[in-house]
Amino acid sequence: MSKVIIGETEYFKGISQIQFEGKESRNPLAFKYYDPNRIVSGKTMAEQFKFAVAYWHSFCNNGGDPFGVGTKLYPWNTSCDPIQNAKNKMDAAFEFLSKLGVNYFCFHDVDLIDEGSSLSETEYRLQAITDYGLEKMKGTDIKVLWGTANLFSNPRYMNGAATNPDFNTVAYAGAQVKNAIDATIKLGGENYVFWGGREGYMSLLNTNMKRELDNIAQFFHMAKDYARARGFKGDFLIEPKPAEPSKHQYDFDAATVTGFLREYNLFDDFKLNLEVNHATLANHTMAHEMQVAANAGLLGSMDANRGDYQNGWDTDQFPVDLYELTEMMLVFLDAGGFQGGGGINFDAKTRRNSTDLTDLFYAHIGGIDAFARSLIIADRIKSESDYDSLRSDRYSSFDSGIGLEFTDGKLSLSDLHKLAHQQGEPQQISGKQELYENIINQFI
Ligand code: XLS
Ligand code: NI
Ligand code: NI
Repeated sequence: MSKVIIGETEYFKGISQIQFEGKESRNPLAFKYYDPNRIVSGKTMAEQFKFAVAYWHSFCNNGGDPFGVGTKLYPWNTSCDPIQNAKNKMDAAFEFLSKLGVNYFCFHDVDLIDEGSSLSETEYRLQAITDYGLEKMKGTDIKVLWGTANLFSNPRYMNGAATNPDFNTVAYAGAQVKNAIDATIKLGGENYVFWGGREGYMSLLNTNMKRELDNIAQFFHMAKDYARARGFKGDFLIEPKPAEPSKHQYDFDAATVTGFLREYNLFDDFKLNLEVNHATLANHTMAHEMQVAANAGLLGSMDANRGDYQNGWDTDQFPVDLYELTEMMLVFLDAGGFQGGGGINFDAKTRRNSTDLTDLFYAHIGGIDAFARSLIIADRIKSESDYDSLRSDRYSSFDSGIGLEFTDGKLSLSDLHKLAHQQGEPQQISGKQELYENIINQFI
């Protein structure tokens, strides 16, 4: 673990580096389950999970909502000079990461520094802050898990970015993505994300969906070609979400994006960045989304958070639900972890009324511990219970004999017909869901 990195001002005073103290510890500023060196399922926890902090939620978001202004007056967001402000924010980010013992962060271009009043001014600012970032990263373990371009906040994208019906706007989005890719590459970013909040529609009446999908596919190809030509080796990740802010988003869920990548020949360079609260908004569980992605070899990375059972929007709360996380970790272990260079980005925010700087630590410690604990539980379920064998036994009729011939494509529909006549009505075999559920509970 790298040492604590403090800039000109120490922002999180009185907090030293967070340590693993074990589950008996009563220290709220310690990990109870996350021991980076502990080996679970053949890898250290630090290798299993590349945890990342989301720049936007933790260092930018001031707690404003549609009903009220911000409540969080972050001490690093007080300078009127945009470049100085961005440097202060980066100092705070590096201090936080190093004290938390998390090595990765994720950013949108506009999180690093505010946009200027022209494209050139924005580019100048991005140069300045990425120069500063590069300098700060030297000799530390701090890295970028992924970068992205915010193609949804600026009013220019109200009709979409890469799916905008106006070509000039698409070109502007292209410039922004080029700059964000440059910034990601410059900071050694390991992946590049596309989340299309405005890539969709509010009304199908004024929308040519086919044309918009063709355009965004073209756009992805251009972004990929550009980055590859600049030597970028990481994955491009598409982050599915069914809606919000658009009524319908094109990257609806894992299955939709998988089909899109196949259709437009983007399969080799793109994977998925799945987000828990987006899965639940699409009426799926996160485990389902992870399984769909894993089936296609697209389990790229994850945005960790949780939704609210009563609310129909992206509340981005920190993960705490062990049952949900254990189900996710079972899929994660089955897939052998991420199928690329992804990690676990806390795309989560403290509540509007959680206004102490310490709350940022509690939130991340809680999320990290919840993941660590669930991984340990899932690993025990797989190694100490009948869970795996119960499930594989359900399919054992395909493992040999005529069932295996079916699997291998050696039978025809007429063969099935003949067999059914020979064997008569099949036996009733219990699915035993309750038994599986009890196993999960037993190990939690
Ligand atoms: C919004 C998304 C967003 C992406 C990055 O719902 O989760 O935060 O992760 O643009
Ligand atoms: Ni996200
Ligand atoms: Ni989200």
